[in-house]
Amino acid sequence: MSNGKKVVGTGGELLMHQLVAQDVEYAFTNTGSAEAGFFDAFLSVPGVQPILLLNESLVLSAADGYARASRKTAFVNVHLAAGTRQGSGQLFNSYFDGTPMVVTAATRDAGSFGDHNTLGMPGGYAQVNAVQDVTKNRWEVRDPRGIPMATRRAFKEASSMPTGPVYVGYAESALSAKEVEGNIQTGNSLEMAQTPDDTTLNAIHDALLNAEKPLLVVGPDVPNASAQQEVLDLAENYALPVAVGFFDYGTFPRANPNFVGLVDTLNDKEYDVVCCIGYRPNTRANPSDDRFPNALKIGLGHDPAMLGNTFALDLNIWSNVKHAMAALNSKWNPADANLHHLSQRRAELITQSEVRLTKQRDSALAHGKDNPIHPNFLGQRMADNLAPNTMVVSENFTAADHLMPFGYGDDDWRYVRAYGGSLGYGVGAAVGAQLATPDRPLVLSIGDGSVMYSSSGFWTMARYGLPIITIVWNNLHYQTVRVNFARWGGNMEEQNKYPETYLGDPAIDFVMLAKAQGIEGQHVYEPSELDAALKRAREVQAAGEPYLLDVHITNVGAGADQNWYRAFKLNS
Ligand SMILES: Cc1ncc(C[n+]2csc(CCOP(=O)(O)OP(=O)(O)O)c2C)c(N)n1
Ligand SMILES: [Mg+2]
Repeated sequence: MSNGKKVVGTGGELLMHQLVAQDVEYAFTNTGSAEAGFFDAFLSVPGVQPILLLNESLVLSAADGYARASRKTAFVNVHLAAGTRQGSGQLFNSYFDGTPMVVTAATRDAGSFGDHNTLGMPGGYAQVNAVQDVTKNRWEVRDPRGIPMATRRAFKEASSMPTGPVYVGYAESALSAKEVEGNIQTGNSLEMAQTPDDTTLNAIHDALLNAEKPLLVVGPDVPNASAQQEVLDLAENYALPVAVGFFDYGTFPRANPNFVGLVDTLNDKEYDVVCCIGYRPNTRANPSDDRFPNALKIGLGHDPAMLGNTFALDLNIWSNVKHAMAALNSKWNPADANLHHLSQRRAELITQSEVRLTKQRDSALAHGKDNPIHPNFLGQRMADNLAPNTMVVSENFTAADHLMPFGYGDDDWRYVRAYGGSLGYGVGAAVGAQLATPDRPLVLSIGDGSVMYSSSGFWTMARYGLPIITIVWNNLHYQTVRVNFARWGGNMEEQNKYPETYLGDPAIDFVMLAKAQGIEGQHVYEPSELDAALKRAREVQAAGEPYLLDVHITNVGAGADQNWYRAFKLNS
């Protein structure tokens, strides 16, 4: 029976007691005086470690990285409406991927007296509505006695499928109130208990068994539901080629023979049966969103908004992916493994995979003498030199993530990335992911442009002794934008000039940027220096310190040959 525990204290202390009951290890925060009642409770209620980040976008991305790497619900406290707004760019990423987080801030009364608050919402607007489109749910607490219940509900809601960030605003006066009595009960996720319908399961089984050209598309809700093994079993049983979403190298092992790459690079007209599992479609806002026109389309997932909203489904199961997969796998008859078409496809997949992996590796190594360093060569040297078991937080598109040994096995690497694409994610996410997995070697693999959206995050790595290796893929460009501008065409392509994509003049020195915040590092210019630099980074990491490599790489793709920008100096 859950009768809870009675406590008496300030509103802030009640909140802290609730966090302890929720097993919160870390409160990701940027401080402000409206939340004084909460911060005061760090001195009286032990158990939660505050983690200070110097900008709210970092606070939110750190919490997101923590939640993804730990598979726990992260807790955030930021400052009023202004701090909430500042963090919203990263909350966008969390909402896009359904990351379980409880995001909180104080609120100020803008109705009872004056209505023109510094940092708060102006009169007539609710602070919770400032995050309406980037949270699953939100509440405002005015009565301090309600702090435990509202916070419990927030944890329950964030962690119940479909998971996602939720927001709670606590009146400043509620956090400061004294001698409040509260009842602390733990909020747990609702169990999504569902036995899928047998008729649907049989129909899916039949379709997969008899398909001539099937495709399995898997997405981040597979690892979110811890259903990796179930997906491996399904792919192997039915000899299914497996594709992943845009830049999602974390959901299926790239060296598995069934892996065929990113779904967006395949010809979607070719397939007769497409089964999407935990897949979160990355839509394009044009008619091509209506994918797989010739296929019987199947969807399994725990987020109903990801099932049938974009392309229509013929068969679906809205459920915890792990439960649905287990039920589906129980339909498999091992005697069918020898069916001719399955054996044949299995053999083809093995050959194709070997050819692809060898080709990728050889062509990356063929760039070994390129100077400046070729990005694929950097990716391959990372794959060959960094520790087994590494967790990579990735933020850039030039990064050769496809060359790295991501998978599910003990020594395989793990992948953390935000698919929402709102830059400013990587540095904070690395902080959170390292706190979540203190025993894993952590590498932040990040573009030069991306670093600068979150450039004050190195300080947090240094303060808390987080032994993160940061590798900056420094090409002096927003290369992704330049290449997309060229594809768009127009004057830009014709003149080979891409406004505001060149980041040199002045070039940013990332070693100095890290040094200013307490982190050592080095530049790497020569391809021949790479292995030694990576080894040095690993030594520093093994000694428990962060380290940064500013790797000067070449540009690739359209416009790689130019550094044009419209020159302008204020006083010339
Ligand atoms: C918040 C936000 N602003 C702008 C963009 C547009 N954008 C996409 S990629 C990119 C450049 C990233 O540069 P960098 O990290 O150096 O990687 P590169 O493209 O050079 O590989 C930009 C500005 C974005 N995705 N998010
Ligand atoms: Mg760049």
